[in-house]
Amino acid sequence: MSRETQMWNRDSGGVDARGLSFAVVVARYNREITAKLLEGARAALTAAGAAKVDVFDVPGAFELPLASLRLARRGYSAIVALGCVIRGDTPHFDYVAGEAARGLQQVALETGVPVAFGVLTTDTVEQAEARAGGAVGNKGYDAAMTAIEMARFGA
Ligand code: INI
Repeated sequence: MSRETQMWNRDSGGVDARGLSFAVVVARYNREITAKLLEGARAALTAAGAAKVDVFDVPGAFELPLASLRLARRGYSAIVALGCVIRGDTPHFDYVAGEAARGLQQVALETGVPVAFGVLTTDTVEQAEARAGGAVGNKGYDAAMTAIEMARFGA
């Protein structure tokens, strides 16, 4: 039995970002990985015809929530937050990954602006590479597709 993890319907034809604006916030920590997430996010937003895509960078995943909050207040249709936290790197893993997730959700719920969680949280660099344009896809692309869908949700 195969597991269904596809988050969007490629056949729906409903992925349309025309008229929408996006802020993509990218953590510099683990830059080799996050640059690939950014490539994936750009590809999704460009293919969907996004009217505006602005990219901002921050030091690490821990900084993503505050940057996203400030950007959400600027009127973007949605935010795409990209980062990579690798467990092997630090005993701070749980704090950094947990606070990034909690903070980003808080920004979305408090502002009403969708914030897509494109933060990899893996045990190894290899697992991160696989999810940044490797064998398991590109989670930056997935996050951007989610941002488009949620920007339109309920509209
Ligand atoms: N930031 C990351 O984005 N990924 C990590 O794996 C990571 N590790 O391993 O420590 C990390 N730390 C930095 C953190 O995000 C903050 O930038 C820093 O603590 C300053 O606030």
